[in-house]
Amino acid sequence: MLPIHILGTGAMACLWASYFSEQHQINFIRRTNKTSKFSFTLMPSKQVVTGNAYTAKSIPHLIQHLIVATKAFDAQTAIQSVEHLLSPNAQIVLLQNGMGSQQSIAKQFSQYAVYACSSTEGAYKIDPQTLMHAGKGINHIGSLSGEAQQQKLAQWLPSSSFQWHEDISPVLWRKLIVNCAINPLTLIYNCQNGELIKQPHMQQHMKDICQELDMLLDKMPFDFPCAFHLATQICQQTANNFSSMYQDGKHNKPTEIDFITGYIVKKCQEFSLPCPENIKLINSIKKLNLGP
Ligand code: KPL
Repeated sequence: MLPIHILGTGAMACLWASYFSEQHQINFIRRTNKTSKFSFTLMPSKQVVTGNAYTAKSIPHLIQHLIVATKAFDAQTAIQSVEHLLSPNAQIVLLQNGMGSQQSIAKQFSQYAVYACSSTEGAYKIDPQTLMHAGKGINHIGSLSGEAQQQKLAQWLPSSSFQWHEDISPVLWRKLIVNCAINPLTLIYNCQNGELIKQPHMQQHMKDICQELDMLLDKMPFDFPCAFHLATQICQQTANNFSSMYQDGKHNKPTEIDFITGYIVKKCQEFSLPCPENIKLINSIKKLNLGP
């Protein structure tokens, strides 16, 4: 039984806990803690998953296996809060959306095995103690530091739970492009993913955003189909989903816009590419004044 530590108790944190619950000991790390255990029910299987609950200050042992399942804007601070507890051979899996947070964490913690995961798993919280595993997907994982290797990861993460990529960068970029084209628009238009390609004015807005993404992709070493094609495919496949940014907005939580569209705007500026549509998107989302 290995102790697995998970930063966060959101949907992804709980889904990952369920991968281990039969074999390993789960330790959730939360900002504040009222109880010594955290349990939830996984639906539709009704499996009850239980782990120890700690704050960064109350963890009694060193951390060897760490899953960072916080939002992108919280991830670096969350790891820093347990930095003094990381064992020299610690392995860290980052589950964040967008781009930027994983790279700066990998830089700061380069002596450890740091992995990035881009997940197509579908899960959401029905209430704080109930997780719906809505769609079986794939956890695409690759290395972000020299120490991170497939064999090391397979020693603790069940091999049925992930697909290894020798180069994770194209996977992260593809998801970033799709998130840029879909997520902010679903919050602005207050709609499910599929609606964006049904309503002509929304579809046109998505095309305008995608045109700027394509100009950036032209400068990158990837061989992707055009951004609008990628986004349309995902809108069709996830037509009834509410995007993660829509859900953040509806719960009045801060969004990951700085790590999604914000990252793209920064990249466009590095290449002196104009991106007025994406800048407008950031402004529209920031005007919503979400979060604490
Ligand atoms: O990844 C997503 C998200 O909501 O963040 C998409 C692909 C848009 C699916 O909803």
